[in-house]
Amino acid sequence: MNTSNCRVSGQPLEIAVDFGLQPLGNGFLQPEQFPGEFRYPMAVGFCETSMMLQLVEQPSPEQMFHEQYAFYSSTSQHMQYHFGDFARQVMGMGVLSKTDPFVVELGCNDGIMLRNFANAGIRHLGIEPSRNVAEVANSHGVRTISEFFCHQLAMDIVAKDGQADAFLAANVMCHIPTIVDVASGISKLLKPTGVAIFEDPYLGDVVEKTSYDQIYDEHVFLFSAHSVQYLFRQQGMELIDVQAQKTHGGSMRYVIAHAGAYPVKDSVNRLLEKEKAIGLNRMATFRKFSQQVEQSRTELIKLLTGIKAEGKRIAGYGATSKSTTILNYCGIGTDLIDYISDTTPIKQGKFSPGMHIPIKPYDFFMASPPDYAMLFAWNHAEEIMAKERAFIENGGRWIVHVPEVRVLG
Ligand code: DWN
Repeated sequence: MNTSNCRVSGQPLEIAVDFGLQPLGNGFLQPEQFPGEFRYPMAVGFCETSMMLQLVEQPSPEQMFHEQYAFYSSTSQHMQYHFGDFARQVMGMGVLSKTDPFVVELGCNDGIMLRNFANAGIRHLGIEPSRNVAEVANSHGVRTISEFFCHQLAMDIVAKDGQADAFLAANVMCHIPTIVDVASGISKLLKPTGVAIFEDPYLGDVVEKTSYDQIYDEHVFLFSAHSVQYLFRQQGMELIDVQAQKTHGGSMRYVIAHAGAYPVKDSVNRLLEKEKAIGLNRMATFRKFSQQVEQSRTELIKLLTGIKAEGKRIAGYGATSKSTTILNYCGIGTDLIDYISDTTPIKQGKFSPGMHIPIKPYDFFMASPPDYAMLFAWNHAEEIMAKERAFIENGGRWIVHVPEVRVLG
């Protein structure tokens, strides 16, 4: 889907960063699929009206989310705790009806969050377009349908299950190009006292840390409080609270309600002021960001090339979607990185999208540790560093690129 206009305001987009041709972020593949591998021109543009940073072109949802989707949320122990806390927060906020509450989650993946509601006996519905992960959710007792959410589906759910007390989404809303239709569906799905709570990687963190790897095919938007407020105001809803999260290298949890249903917390105005101060509502900020991205690329290539010239072995740690942007934007292949270790069975034995670096199981990393490991799953650094003490003790070193390119350990 290609657009030169903002998907929210309809105004022209100004290109902020051009990443050149990119493959699918999660398009892990076999050698027989290398010829003719899908690529698309990846660039992000900014709209000063909606204040949305967004992909100019995005592959179709069906190309990205399907029965072979490679990302299972429950691969991280920390994320399991995180979603347990998220669920408990929703149960404790006083928005769920005393009798027969109903909770809907968009993009419930393998049921990592909704299973907490299922276990508490709360009526729920997961909506997950990737059939393989939806099946895992169902097998855990999480009632899940494999569909793309839209206004019409919201109306169908209301007709069948009634309106919802809470609509939840984590790392999902920023994936959906038809966000206006989704926001409209949310406004119809929620009871007058209902709340929508969703979290996504936060634009402020991406700009501050130059974590440009958060930009890939699946992330059509990177939100701020300004852009979320603009989007939901069009639907008669308002942003009533924001809560910063550590997950995914810096995320923001947004709480939305029908206008006037609840007071707006101070946190909202504080964040809006902060965003104005750092310029998240202005194009000029993204022109500068583009230069930071280029500089980060130059420094990373220099570091990896220097290490390789010393005859050292470098492996990647975590075949993340994010790594697809780094590898392809920086042109890093097997000349610099021997393999990437990943714990996800569906990725193992395949090759990284675009640059075709072999993906190896974690056992391989243990048996054949490199001299340096490039931490592509930098957002899980705390969890990974804690379990990889032996790697450092045995002389291994980490390469990170966020918030700046450097070697650790
Ligand atoms: O929004 C999205 C986020 C939530 O998840 C999706 N569009 C796709 C995906 O993005 P990602 O692939 O960048 O997410 P992660 O969570 O950074 O991926 C971590 C990867 O690293 C997984 O493939 C699992 C792997 N891993 C590992 O090999 N050892 C992870 C940990 C914690 C580990 O110890």
